[in-house]
Amino acid sequence: MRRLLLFMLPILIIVTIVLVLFGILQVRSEETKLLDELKRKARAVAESMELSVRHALINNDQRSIARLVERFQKRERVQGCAIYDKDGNVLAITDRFLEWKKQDRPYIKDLLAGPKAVPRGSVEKFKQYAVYSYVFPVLDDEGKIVGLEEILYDTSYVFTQLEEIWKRLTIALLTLLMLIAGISLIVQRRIFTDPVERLTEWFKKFQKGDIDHEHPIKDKGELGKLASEVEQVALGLRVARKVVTEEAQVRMQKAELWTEAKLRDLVRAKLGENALFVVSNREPYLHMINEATGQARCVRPASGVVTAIDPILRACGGTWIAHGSANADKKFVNSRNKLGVPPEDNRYILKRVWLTKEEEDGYYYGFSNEGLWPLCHITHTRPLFRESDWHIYRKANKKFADSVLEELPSKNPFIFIQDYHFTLLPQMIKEKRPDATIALFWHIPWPNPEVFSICPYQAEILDGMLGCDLIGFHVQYHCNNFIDTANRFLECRVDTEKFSIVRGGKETFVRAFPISVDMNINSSAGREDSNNVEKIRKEYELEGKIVGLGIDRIDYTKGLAERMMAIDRFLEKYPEYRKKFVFIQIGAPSRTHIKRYHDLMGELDELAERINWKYKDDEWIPIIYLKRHFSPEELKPFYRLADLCIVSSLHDGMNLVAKEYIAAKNDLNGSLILSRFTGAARELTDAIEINPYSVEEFAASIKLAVDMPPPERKRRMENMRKIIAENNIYKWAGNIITEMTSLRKA
Ligand code: GDG
Repeated sequence: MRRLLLFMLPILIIVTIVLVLFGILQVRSEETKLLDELKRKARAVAESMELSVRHALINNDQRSIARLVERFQKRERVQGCAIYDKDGNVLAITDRFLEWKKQDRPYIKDLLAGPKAVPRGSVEKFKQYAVYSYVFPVLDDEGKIVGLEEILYDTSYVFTQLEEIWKRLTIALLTLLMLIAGISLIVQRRIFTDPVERLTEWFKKFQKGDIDHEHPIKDKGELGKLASEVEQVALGLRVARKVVTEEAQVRMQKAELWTEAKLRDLVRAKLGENALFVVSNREPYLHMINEATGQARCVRPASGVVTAIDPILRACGGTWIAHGSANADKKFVNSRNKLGVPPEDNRYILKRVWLTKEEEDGYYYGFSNEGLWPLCHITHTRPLFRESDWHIYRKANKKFADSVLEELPSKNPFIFIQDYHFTLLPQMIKEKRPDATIALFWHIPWPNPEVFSICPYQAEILDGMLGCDLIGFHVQYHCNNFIDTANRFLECRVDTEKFSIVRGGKETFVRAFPISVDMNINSSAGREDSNNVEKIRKEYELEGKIVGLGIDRIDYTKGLAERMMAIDRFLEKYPEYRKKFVFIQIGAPSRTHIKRYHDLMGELDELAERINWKYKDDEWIPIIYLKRHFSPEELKPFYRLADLCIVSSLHDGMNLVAKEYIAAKNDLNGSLILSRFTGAARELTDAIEINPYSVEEFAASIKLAVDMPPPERKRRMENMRKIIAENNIYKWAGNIITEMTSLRKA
């Protein structure tokens, strides 16, 4: 509409100006015409009276003068006459113009005093009227003025006529303007808006993989040409996709180990033209303003979910819908809140969903991380369930549901939802799109039914989750807990053979899919990598030291305090390792708005400082605590140089740091100390297993790791690397997608 106005406004202005100018000229000419006519009439009247007036004036015959003037009384109302003597005094005047005598009439004197006695006409103001006065000098035989005749007309009718002309012109102008506006609107719709709308609609369908092959765009003209070009591109893409899908099916049958290419082939073979949508709270790429430079930069967050899902979408493409949480996020999206990522090499689409501060507080910090997170992790941190948080959590799930629904193509989409932030989302989507195949992966542990029963909203949460066709956990134990919980709190039927839950005629399968990493993630051994390792060794004075490493989000579930206390005990019990052992703890601050997390940061600072104070000398401190966010590239050399890595979670769904460390150690020279309360401990049986609550056992395990004979260390590392190479992130995704496609709705 704005564009149409911009287009029409100049035309309307020009037409108005032209018509007004035309009106002025027309009125002027009409006015001149009417006044000329009056002048002619007045002159004729004056001339017809001239002889009689002259005679009467020369003879000073007052009666004749009065009679001459009286003739005008009977004339039409508008006319009058006055006769003056040679000094300009009124001798007689028509009654209706009696007041005229009082009027200031300098032109009479001017005419009498002037060198030439010529008649003159002018429009004069008289009361509320405009009066046309025609003054005619009466001369004697010698040409001297003996008096004047003045013929008067009321000219109101002239102006009434002019007004009438203006009125007609205004009506004509308005009609013309309306006609122009109407025609422009119709023309604009026909040649621009309608075709563009049709083209947009077609593009939308094309984007969603829902092209109407039978009815191609048929617009003629420039837009039609554009549409036909687009159609050619679409056709090319369709054909290419088909070819790739078929090739993929052939290759699928050949490849052994899971790779990025094999997953890509699987997705193309299984999903075909059906699009993949991932939903998570944390976005894989954040745009943040760097406070020092004021420049925006792109950051990869410290998140196991992001670490796992990003390689999958890089491999297969698709759309990832997540909360746009960083302060410059809005600057980098298009009008549909989307952008291509990774920023330097767009492989898939990230759609950002905006939440208000209140929503972020209630849904993310409150219900998700103060309620569900501690509920599912048995770490003795009390879960907090506030009614207000629950309402906001529901609202936020609805917001994500709307955002997902508006992206879905019309047929059989695949939706892969991540984690405990979205327990209600599956049902919300399923209600609107029963044809969608929905899977939810629960990245954290699922507790037993007694623990879960603490949650006041247990039934709604379970119901929401059962909107899925598939629910995945890292380990079978969590699957069992979930089935037991649903069985205990919902009216449903558990099929123990198929491992599924049937509720209200709808079946949800529950499966274990142990998540993993890409084996190549940290393992390149190029010159640049070696240089980076050496740089770190120099910077932190690690030459000749045994280096231990921990990389974690600062979270009370990760057992960071227990780790530091075990290091303390290790140095206390085995003093020969003082000055020889250095532990680097990288801690990425996380959920710092929650008091428990804020307090934990303080506790860890104090603990590290106390231990360092206890043992340090001028050249050595035992714990190097690096409390900031690192980029994945920065983390790489730390993984590569560490002689041992400690993962001491009090409870952890899987733990990817353990697997990343193994992937990084292609020199096989490293030991992994791993908490038995992680999902990873079930697969990585060659790690040194610990109970992080037992400080003695923990300290002894550090001793075991540093003393381990190299061949034994190598053997264990080799075994663990084999397990991860076989069970990598692509296999995890491949298994989930295969399971999803087997459940695909017809
Ligand atoms: C949940 C479950 C499950 C760490 N610091 C930085 C950084 N990281 C990366 C690590 C790793 C990831 O964050 C952490 O993964 P975890 O698996 O340890 O843990 P959670 O974030 O708690 O993840 C967990 C996981 O989901 C996957 O399902 O394993 O059990 O709790 O990749 O390398 N990354 C960056 N900067 C850092 O400073 N960029």
